[in-house]
Order: sequence, then C-alpha cells, then structure tokens
Amino acid sequence: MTERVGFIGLGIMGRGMAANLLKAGFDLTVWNRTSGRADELVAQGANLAASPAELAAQCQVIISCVSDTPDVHALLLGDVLTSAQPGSLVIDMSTISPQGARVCAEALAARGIAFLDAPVSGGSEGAAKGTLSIMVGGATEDVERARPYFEAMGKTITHVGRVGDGQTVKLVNQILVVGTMLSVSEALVFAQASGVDLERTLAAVSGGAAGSWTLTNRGPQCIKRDWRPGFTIDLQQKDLRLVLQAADQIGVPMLGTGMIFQLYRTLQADGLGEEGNHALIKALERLAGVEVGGL
Ligand code: NA7
Repeated sequence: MTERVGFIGLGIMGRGMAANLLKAGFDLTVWNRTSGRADELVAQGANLAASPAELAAQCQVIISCVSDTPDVHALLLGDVLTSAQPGSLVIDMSTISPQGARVCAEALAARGIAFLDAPVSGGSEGAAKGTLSIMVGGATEDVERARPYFEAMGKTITHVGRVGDGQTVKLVNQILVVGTMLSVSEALVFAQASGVDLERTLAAVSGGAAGSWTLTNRGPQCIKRDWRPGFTIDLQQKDLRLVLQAADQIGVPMLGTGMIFQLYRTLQADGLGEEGNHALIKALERLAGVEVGGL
C-alpha cells in the first residue's frame, strides 16, 4: 500500500527534507504556518493542505519538523491528535525534550496512532542533500515502516532505543557540536592574533587529527564573516537548554556545555539570535579584542 505522507514545518531543515521525500517519489502533502514557505514545494509537485488537521486526516504518515517542545505539542496534541486516522504513524523530527516526546507517544497511542521521535543532525546542507543523521526512538515495527522515508532524507539511520531515546541521543550530539564549535572558534581567534594566514591554516589542519565537520563547513564561513545560518543561535540555545535541563534531572555536571550556553546568551542579548551558530566566535573575539578574517 502506498502511504500518503504529510510534512508539517518547512523551515531551514524541513524544506530540504520534504523536497527529498518528493524527489524519492512519495505522495507528499505539506503545510507550513507561514503559507508562502510552501510555494516552492507545491511548485515541485507537493499537495498543499489548508491546515494541519486537513493534512493529518489525509495522510497515513505525518512528519513534523518545527521549533521547540511547546510547538510540537501544540500541533501533535492538538489538530494531529484529533484528526489523524487510527493506524497512522506520526514522526517528529524536531529537537525537543525526551520527556516531551514521551508525552506525544502516550497521547497518540491512546487513539491507536504510532509515534517515533527522529531528530536529525547534519544542518541545512545535510537536509538539502539528503545526507542527515537520523536518531530514532520507538518500536521496531514503526521504525521499519518509516525506514523508506528516513532513507530519502538521511544517510545514517540509527534506531537508538525507545521513544524519547532519539531525543536523548540528539542532545548527546549537541554537546559534541557545541564543544567542537568552541574549539574551532578559539583556534581561529588564536590563529588570527598570531598573524598566520587563516585559509592556509585551515587547509593544513582540516585533514589531520583535528579535522571535523564543523571545521570544514563552518571554519571557512567564519573567515569570510558569513553568518548566514545553517542552524540559528536561537535554536542552538534551545538545544543547550534541553541538555542542561536533562542533565539537571539526572544530576550530571555539564561544565563545558554550561559555559557555551552562557556565551551564546551574550550573543542573543546582543540581538544576534538569528545568525548561524558559528557566530559563537564573536563572543570569543570580544574577549580577545581580535576580529577574525574579513575581506
Ligand atoms: P526554522 O528554520 O526556524 O523553522 C521552524 C519551522 O517550524 C518553521 O516552518 C515554522 O513555521 C515552524 N513552527 C514553529 N513553531 C510553530 C508552531 N507553533 N506551529 C506551527 N509551526 C511552527 O528551524 P529549523 O528548520 O532549522 O529547525 C526545525 C527543528 O529541527 C528544530 O527543532 C531544530 O532544533 C531541529 P514558520 O515558517 O515560522 O511559520
């Protein structure tokens, strides 16, 4: 049976993911709160739903990729819960709290609707290219049902455990991401202050033991002072809040992540929340009295 797939949330991540579902030949229906953001996908052949309720009523697989836990709850515990057919599968690919994911699963299960949490990593580039890492929590049969859709959007699909565990692993991922972002920032500030050529520095270190996705993708952006977001500071900060809350619940100290949370806070206070998360370097530049790169 061919399932109709619905996609809610066509932001920086969602629009690339939905486009890849369409490219893979799935029968796709989309909805976005700001309606103009759906135009491109509709032009490519997606059906447009008038509301999340209409989308949920028409589709057997409903995927969401919106901002934060309250946004996911507003959609999934509202229109989707009341309009989706029993037997359908809801897949939330946003990054929210693990507990928030479990609340969705429980409410939907009471109406015979399955749920997976499947947050992603790989930035806007990974979303556009269909090379995301997808961390999935939920029952094995639901993961297998969802696998063809995941394969259209991602390259590394890992069933990590029960509902909520996908989100926990995503938080692990974010601890790693921001730690690397801090070291890339500190390294570039040091290189700038030392007077070495930044492009040659990146060329020299990117292929060795210090290499990383962040260094390769965001290092050159920092040098060009290109702050366009692959992932915004506001969303990065949201993820760090989720990390710190989860760590608090289990009593784990988070020294590095806690400090980076505060550094991002200084940038938000300065009105930079919509810049890319690599603008973390600006917080270190201020401390050092150094500006990296430029024309
Ligand atoms: P963006 O580019 O900020 O996009 C967020 C999307 O979520 C966008 O389509 C929003 O609609 C939508 N959104 C946010 N809140 C709501 C509510 N309450 N109702 C309906 N739709 C909503 O974020 P990304 O694509 O980078 O990231 C999305 C998620 O993946 C996030 O959890 C990341 O951490 C990972 P809009 O267009 O603003 O009307």
